Amino acid sequence: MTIFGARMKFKLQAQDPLSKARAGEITTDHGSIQTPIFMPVGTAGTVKAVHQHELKNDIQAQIILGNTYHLYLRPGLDVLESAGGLHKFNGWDGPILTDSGGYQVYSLSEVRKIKEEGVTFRSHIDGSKHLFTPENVMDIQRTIGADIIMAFDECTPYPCDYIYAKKSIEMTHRWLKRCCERFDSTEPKYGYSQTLFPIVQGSVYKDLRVKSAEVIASFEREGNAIGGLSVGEPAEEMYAMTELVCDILPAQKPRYLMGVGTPVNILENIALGVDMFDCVMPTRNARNGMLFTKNGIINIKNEKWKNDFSAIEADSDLASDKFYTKAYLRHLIHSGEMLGAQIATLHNLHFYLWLVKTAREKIISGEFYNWKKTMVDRLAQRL
Ligand code: PRF
Repeated sequence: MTIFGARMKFKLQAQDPLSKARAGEITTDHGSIQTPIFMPVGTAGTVKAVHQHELKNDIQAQIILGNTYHLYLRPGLDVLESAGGLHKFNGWDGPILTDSGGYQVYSLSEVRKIKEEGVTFRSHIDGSKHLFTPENVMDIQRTIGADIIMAFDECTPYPCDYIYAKKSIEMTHRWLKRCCERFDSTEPKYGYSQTLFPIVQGSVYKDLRVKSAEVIASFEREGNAIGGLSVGEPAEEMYAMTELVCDILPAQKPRYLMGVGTPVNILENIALGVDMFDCVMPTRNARNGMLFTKNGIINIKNEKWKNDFSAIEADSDLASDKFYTKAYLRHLIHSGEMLGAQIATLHNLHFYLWLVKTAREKIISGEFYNWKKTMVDRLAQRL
């Protein structure tokens, strides 16, 4: 008898006839996820400016993200463990994925030293010194209680020279072995199962990406991720790498492209066979007044909207999009009012979730390829 529930499952449900896009379903102990899916980013245990009931009822988020780096530094593992894990702590009872810190440490912490053992860094909060290793990052994510746990990797910057990128994937692969050994010799803490996704790296070098994808696939985990993209390279290079890697990663397992991207990036990568996405863009840019819509991008701070008393989006099924006007939202964002961040964030997340849901419907009906072509031109327009 297993006390830890079922393992994560992935069922492929449809494949677009004219592209590599697929529709599927991931099942976790906290519920199922219809793919392709966008995962709102909840770095510090909160999707900034959004209540859990809004995530669930108003925009039907199916899974959210948390960050090991942030949660470990604050509130800390003692609080999370006493709460009974992040789900109990923040009240989100759907699936949660945590990033390993293998990216945040490089982008946020002050001093860092990358060695074979792991990464030493100073907290961006109080300057205290810490060490992340493949082993303790598995333990930390077990304690946070994520349903999907990410391997500890090195995300190389762009540009990155070939020699460095090669040495880096070799270390990321050795770290992965250590992650798997630790993960497989420990148990979940809260009675539901957890799964570990490894991460392909290799910068923009074809042979390194192929090698890394082959190594990652050979670990035969329940899902696989692609990292090291959307770090400043041209979009065409990102798509070329995604395509190469998706063709190697097993078709019967979910593929997660980390930290991507714009609405157009998401559609293009769905067409190449990606199933899962996360990005701070809809939430972070909302707080600056950038709204994503079906017809293009609005900068609500522009003078143009000053006296526009039409609804934010008249035909939206999100109540706040119909209730509030553009002119009012512009005023709120200009004034730094918290309500502005709330309205704009919910709008953008609702749009991103509409985008992936519609992509899924079009994949199932066999119309994805042509729909995507029309949408790509529309979505990039500035209104
Ligand atoms: N590795 C990890 N997290 C990430 C990335 C990565 O390469 C990226 C790159 N876009 C975003 N988040 N662990």
